[in-house]
Amino acid sequence: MANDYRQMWESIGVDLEAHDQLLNLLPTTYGKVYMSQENRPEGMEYFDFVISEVHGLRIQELQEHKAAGGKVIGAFCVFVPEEIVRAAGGICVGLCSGVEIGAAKAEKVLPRNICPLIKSFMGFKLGKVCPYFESCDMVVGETTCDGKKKAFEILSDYVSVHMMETPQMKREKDKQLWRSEVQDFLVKVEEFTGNKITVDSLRQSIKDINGKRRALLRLSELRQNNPAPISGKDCLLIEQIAMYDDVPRFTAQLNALCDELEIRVKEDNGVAESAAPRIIVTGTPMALPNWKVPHIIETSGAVIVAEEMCTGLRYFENTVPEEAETTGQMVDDIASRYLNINCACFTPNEGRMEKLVSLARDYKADGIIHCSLAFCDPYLVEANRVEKVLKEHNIPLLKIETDYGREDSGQIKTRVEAFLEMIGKK
Ligand code: BJ8
Repeated sequence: MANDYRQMWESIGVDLEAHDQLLNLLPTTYGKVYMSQENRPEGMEYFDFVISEVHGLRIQELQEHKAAGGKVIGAFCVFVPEEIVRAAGGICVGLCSGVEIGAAKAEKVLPRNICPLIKSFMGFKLGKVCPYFESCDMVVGETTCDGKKKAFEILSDYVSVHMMETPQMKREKDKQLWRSEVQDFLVKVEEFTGNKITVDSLRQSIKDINGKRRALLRLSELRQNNPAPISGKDCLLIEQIAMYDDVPRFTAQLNALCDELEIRVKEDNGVAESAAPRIIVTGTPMALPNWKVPHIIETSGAVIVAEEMCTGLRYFENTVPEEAETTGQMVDDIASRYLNINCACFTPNEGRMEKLVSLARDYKADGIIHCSLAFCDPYLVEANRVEKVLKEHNIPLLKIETDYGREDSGQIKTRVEAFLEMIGKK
């Protein structure tokens, strides 16, 4: 990291020794996964810089915001309405982590056989490893899956937690429940920040977050072209950074990258040959720095053209209408937008199936890889529905179950290569 931030980390309570372990991992993995790619767009420079400063500059910005009286609110799910946090002058940061550090500490309060994402965030908090977590004044939990829901009870021993009840179905009464949860969240955020949310502040915040989502959608749509102008790994990185970077800066940088990609498309300048197999990845979110499976796929000769995941399309595919004239209408619009997210915690979850079929068509995909974290019941079980629907549409599917370890990389690579050979494009 360019500057010495140790004093800052220490002052916010980070355990420097554990944190060093994490920071030592990142540059080697990043170099191997990202800097080894050929013909990367120049606009990726900004995102490389963000990663090089992942626990530096951005944390410094959060600390400055706090010193000026602002609040930092952490989230673990794309159901947390960041528009509301921003409208009250707060900063919302995604806290999910894609690396196993602090597992021994986490296993003191959690069962061993639990999804790595939950184990990781608990390990981060108990081990005081993550400066984002340590910067949070409050975290927002949700009742999506059972593991997370119960883990938040334990987490509340260490940090202030506000729970949102996310419904399990999408009927009218579920919509009403969710609408009232969003309204309660607004009141909570107002109280917590001491700032009243006004029609103007909420409208502006909706516009800002829509701007970010539209830039992400623009990036996504550029990948419908063949040859793909950017790798799936780079797009995943951008989607991961979207969860915590400064909103207007991120949007401007991403739009500049998209301008460059538009030129690439006109010039037929791709990151892979047009004959390369085009793959869609779907499943559980891949939190930073979990790049394992995308790296395997793209070093096996394929290119990923879309991520039907929360670190992907589910985060940005819908926006909130900007025309509402009262905060009440805006809360309605926000609640509806979020309830359109196709998380496997819903039953039924037809929207996800329809989305996968239309994505395969629109992105001219040759196959779909379903990637679930181990012990994630919602996605592991829903893989059966995905398989059934894709079979009906003759879309090839490979199912992978994995965790944050490296041990299964060889085995996954063999399976991915066999899949690519089977779809006849390798
Ligand atoms: S909207 S996918 S971000 S809940 S991987 S913790 S589901 S056992 S992350 Fe998610 Fe929100 Fe849904 Fe998206 Fe549980 Fe599965 Fe672990 Fe998961």
